[in-house]
Amino acid sequence: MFTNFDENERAVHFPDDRRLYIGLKPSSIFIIIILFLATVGVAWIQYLVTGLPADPSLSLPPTSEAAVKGFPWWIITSHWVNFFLLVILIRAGLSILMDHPRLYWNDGCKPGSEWVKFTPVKVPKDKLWTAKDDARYISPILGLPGYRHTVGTARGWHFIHIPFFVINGLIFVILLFTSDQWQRLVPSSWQIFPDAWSVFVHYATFHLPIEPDGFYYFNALQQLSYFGVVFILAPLAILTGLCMSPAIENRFHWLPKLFGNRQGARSVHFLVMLSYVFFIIIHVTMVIISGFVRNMNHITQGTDNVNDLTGVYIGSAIILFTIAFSFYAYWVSWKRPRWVQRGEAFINGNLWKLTIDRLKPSKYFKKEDISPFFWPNGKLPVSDEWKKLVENNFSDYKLKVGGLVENPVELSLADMKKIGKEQNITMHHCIQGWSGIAEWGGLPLKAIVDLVKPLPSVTTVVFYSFGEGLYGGVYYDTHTLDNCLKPGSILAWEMNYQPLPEVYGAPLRLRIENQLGYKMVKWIERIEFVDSHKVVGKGYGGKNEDDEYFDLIAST
Ligand SMILES: Nc1nc2c(c(=O)[nH]1)N[C@H]1C(S)=C(S)[C@@H](COP(=O)(O)O)O[C@H]1N2
Ligand SMILES: [Mo]
Repeated sequence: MFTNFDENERAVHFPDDRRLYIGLKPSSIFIIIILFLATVGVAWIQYLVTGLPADPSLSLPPTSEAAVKGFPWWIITSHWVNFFLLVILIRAGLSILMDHPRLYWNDGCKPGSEWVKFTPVKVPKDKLWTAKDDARYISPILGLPGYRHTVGTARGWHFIHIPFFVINGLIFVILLFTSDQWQRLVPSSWQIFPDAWSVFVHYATFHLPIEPDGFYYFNALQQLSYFGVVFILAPLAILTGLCMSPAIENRFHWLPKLFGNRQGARSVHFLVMLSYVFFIIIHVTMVIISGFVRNMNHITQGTDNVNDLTGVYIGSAIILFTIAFSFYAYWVSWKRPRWVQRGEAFINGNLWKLTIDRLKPSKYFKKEDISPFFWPNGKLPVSDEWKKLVENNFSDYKLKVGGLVENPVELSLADMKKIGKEQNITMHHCIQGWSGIAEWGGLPLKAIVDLVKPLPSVTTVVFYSFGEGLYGGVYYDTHTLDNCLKPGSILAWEMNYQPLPEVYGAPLRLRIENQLGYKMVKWIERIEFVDSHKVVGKGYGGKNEDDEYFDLIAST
């Protein structure tokens, strides 16, 4: 629908192999079984041995004594806004996930070391299998925008809505504590835990507990779940999201450590999403079976009316609006993808420009941290020029540096080695989700800048590759001069203390540590200093920015 892919796009977005697959490691399956037995299993044992526990809702005071009565407009509003945002965040998140459909607890992302994978593919060892080859198809019914390798637009949708998710949550929490409504959510005694367990035993053994009128009280399990969604899941989602940013990871290396490592944070981000989905399914089921009409009036009109269908109509209208918006978002994704790209640049570009874009990467990793595996990405150059250079082991290679500079130069690898060398062990963050730690050795970009002396109008540096982009045409990317001068920004000819292998970008590749992987041009042919990224290519700042709607600045 709406999508008329040409042959190239079809091969990328709508491949023949569209199988959906969920592969859990035996140890992951084991943990799920243990979790199930420790909850539902134990509940059944308790029920069979000692019978049903007393229902704690029986001891609630009469509603006339309830501390909190009803739902004010701001709970109603933030609830539905949150619903709308979660639908978009989850659907876009699924599209992002499928671009690297493997989750790990280790930073190296070696195939086979994942705890769950959403691809039936076993990475072939006898041929080059890039991270882009590994991306999977997802139906646009589930993912936004769906199909295969749509990570640029998917990130657009995800990131545009994050500030609203955060603001909505903050307003909710502030109003919660400046009113008496916090008493609804925040447990006031440890008794909540045994009580919630008793309620759980009822549900798990298919005995519906007494349903307190939610207008006044929640039952213990309900209160604990809502508390968890607001005060545990949402902060975890935000924190694990931040951990994945290259600019943040490079400055605050301790942050991802809270979750083991960056892939741990990514896995927890996924588990948070799963918990939200699980919560929504149970929440909606309970809303329906525990007095649908009345519940809908609570959360739409703020009334406790049992007979008035208005609440059902309002709720249905909001859900229909969300579905309609999803169709619209799908249309925009395929017909007006630049809107999403520009929207994201407007909201996030500006948000980060003054904050995390300024952070300077700090040294952290040690030799022992170097990953045993490093996903390759991109297409090896096919040009005769590059192949000839390979034949002579790059002894004829001359890096051309020009543009708006006082002193254009051409440098051989030997020339550069004479100027200087810096070595860094850093983590690479691909936009697709994988990471890897490696040592990189090469010439600091600062030395090149000092040598060529850019004119005062220069803001941007363009790196052109011998290789091509996904849809053909020269691969290139741009960086702000600022980022080129940050610690760790080098032209690398060495990887893990060896000459840079062909696959990883020989003779020369870029490392700019506070940015995502696609900005690290491999197989560099020449460098140009310019006064705007708009004068190059289609003007969006790089090959992926032009063709795949990636961000101009990639700090997140
Ligand atoms: N010339 C060129 N450089 C490129 C790419 C590419 O396709 N062509 N892919 C980029 C992407 S998306 C990533 S993640 C990194 C991958 O680097 P690696 O192969 O060393 O892992 O290279 C970047 N540099
Ligand atoms: Mo990437």
